[in-house]
Amino acid sequence: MYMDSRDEVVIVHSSDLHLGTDDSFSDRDRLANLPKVLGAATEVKADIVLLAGDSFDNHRQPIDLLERAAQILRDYNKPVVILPGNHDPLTPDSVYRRGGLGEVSNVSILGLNADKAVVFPEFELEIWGHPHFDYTDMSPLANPRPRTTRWQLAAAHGHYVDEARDPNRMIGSWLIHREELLATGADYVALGHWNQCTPVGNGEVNAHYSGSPEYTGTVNVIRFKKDGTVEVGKPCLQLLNQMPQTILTSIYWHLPDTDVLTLVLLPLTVISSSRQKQTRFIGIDHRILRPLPF
Ligand SMILES: [Mn+2]
Repeated sequence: MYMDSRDEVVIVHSSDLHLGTDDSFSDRDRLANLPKVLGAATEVKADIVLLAGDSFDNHRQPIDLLERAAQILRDYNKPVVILPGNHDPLTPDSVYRRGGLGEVSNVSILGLNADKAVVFPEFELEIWGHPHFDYTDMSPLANPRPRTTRWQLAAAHGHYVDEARDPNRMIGSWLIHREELLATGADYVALGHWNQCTPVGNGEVNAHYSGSPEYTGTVNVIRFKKDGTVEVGKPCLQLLNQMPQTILTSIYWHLPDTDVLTLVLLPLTVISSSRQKQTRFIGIDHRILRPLPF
């Protein structure tokens, strides 16, 4: 019988946590995004958490940070599926091969302690994806896996392009094409690599980027319903431990443009143009915002 008495299977999809980013200008915990995402998953009673790539920013992480990440995942104690991305590929020195991350019993790392797919018989669900093994180009969504379960979820870390293929045009690496989304036939395609949260494709397949929780303040929550339908929601992490930089972003976009705000926020816009500089932006915001009348 399908799903016994359960009405739905709930997946939390996130990506691009970039744990371990060098925050030299801040005393922020380098693992802060991990408990936030897992906390959101607990809040929505997720059955499975899927991290679609770039969970870690780079492999130059101290062993104690990796051990702490492994402990956070172990303490979470529910299934987590990790797809290695272009920032955290399965190279010989990969973060996933150190600190015990590959030996956490509730964590499946595609390409490491799981093969090409993870099957959850209790949910009649299969999650498949092609991990990044190194820094070279690959096709994140090529060779779709035939469906073997009631529900199927495909995960991919790369750059979606909507245009038809043009062999004469070079447009970057790790490309995902529209026809590849369709060819999966999956109930949901969980994408990573972009910081923004957005659906892609023409709607024939449920394909979404979750975006980086640091920037979006959200995770994607996918509900595979008993009646066969799929719902995709984006509860805000604001309700679940809001991050101050997200508040500032909201203020920036929603307040009317005044001379004062332009003066204050224009430099912030400029220096937030790269990830590393974004850290300074986060560090500055409280001091600058405090004198303003909000
Ligand atoms: Mn990436």
